Amino acid sequence: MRFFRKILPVFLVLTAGFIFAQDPPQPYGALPSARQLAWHQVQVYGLVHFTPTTFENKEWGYGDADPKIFNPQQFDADKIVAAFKAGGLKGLVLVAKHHDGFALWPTKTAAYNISQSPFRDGKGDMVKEFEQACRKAGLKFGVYCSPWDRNNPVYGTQEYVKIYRQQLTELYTNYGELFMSWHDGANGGDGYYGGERATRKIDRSTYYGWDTTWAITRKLQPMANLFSDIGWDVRWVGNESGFAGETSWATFTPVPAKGMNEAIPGNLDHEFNPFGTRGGKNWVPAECDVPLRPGWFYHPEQKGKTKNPEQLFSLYLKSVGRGAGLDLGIAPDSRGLLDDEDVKALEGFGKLVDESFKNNLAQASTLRVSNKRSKSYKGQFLIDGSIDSYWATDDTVKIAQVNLTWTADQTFDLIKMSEYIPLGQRIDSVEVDAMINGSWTKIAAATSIGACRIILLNEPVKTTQLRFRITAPVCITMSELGVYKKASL
Ligand code: FUL
Repeated sequence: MRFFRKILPVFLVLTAGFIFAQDPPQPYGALPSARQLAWHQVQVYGLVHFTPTTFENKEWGYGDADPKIFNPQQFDADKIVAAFKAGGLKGLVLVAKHHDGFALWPTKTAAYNISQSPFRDGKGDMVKEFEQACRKAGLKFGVYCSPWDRNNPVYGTQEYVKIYRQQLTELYTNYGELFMSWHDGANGGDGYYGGERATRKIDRSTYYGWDTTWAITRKLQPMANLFSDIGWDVRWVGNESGFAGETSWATFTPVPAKGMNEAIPGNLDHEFNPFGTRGGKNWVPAECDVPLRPGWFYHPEQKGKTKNPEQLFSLYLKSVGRGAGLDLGIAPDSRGLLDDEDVKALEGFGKLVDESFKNNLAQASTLRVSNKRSKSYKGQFLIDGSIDSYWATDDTVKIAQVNLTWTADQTFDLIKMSEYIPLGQRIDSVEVDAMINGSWTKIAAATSIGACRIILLNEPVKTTQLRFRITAPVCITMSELGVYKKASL
């Protein structure tokens, strides 16, 4: 008996611990994969365009440029990556081959590649140099290999599809772990094609056999997120202006274009991409791509047209702040370096984001939640700075409140929230009220939250009390919640 009296409390504590630990909410709807969860963490990255097309001052090389013109005498991947880092970018996707067909690595699949250029006396591998610079600086690395190839003599035949798959295989094998494999949607048309100077049309929905092609990606690079305008891991947002819809669900069911067959990839209606689909079939968050200057390639006449830090910050709010990723097109000039004005813009942008979000005023508040599932899912997790812990309500509680109270007035104009997305996109909407002159006044409302939702208020709010009213079709889970004062340069 004495033995049982001794052992019982230990048993109860252990069982309680077990129950708490075993009591997570059931997942809801489509869920992100491990590779997508890692992608959500990157948030802002850059897309580098640099081929003979730069030296021709064009946007789309025809495929006939003499490889000898590719001679960037001051090329320095470390310097370019340092500018990315200062901008707060956490990844770099290199256009290893654009539509002109020139490969920036010494591919065995086609003669039209960097070994024919004077760069590093024909012994260079620019993909390797970028990759190593990224690894040193702690940035993730990815590749864009254009399916359309205006140089290749066999483009349009099945032989080219094999070549394209081999090119991907080389890129997937020799450059370490990739976080993205980016596939643009521009396809087929006029080009040099080995001197034929012809127009070659392909059926973009069937020609590349994407199922087979992307099986190679999955096998060789399981952490590489497939980007394309037809979705897969990450969907194109549907514009090249850098913003998602104000409501943008990470879940997505492709919508066939009017009169088109859903079964055929490529026949999709991009109008739906900015918004996603509430309760959609798959987890496919949006990527918002936009060049830093008007063009994807560097053009000297676009000097003075670099987006300034405030414009970039506003795009950040409309992409990352809407649960999407921001992919900034950044292009070296013919020296092989970034223009000073681009370097400064990136630095200013990095500073604005850093300084705006460094002080979460909610951390100094007394935080109360109207319901919690158990101690393991307490409200305090909302302000612990970690996306791995989360607040959760009981299974039956689908409407709940979070209240923040301060002992003195706080002034802020940014509100940031993150759901615990490993359990799905659960929240339908949030409304935020501030206590102003003794009464609750609605200051903000949002629908999709997902990985990150940021709301910039029209003007700063001063208050000692804030209330979040949250609604979901199932019990609520939320990782982080913050209020901030936007910085200015
Ligand atoms: C598009 C391409 O046609 C542009 O040249 C650029 O590479 C952009 C990022 O994707 O599909």
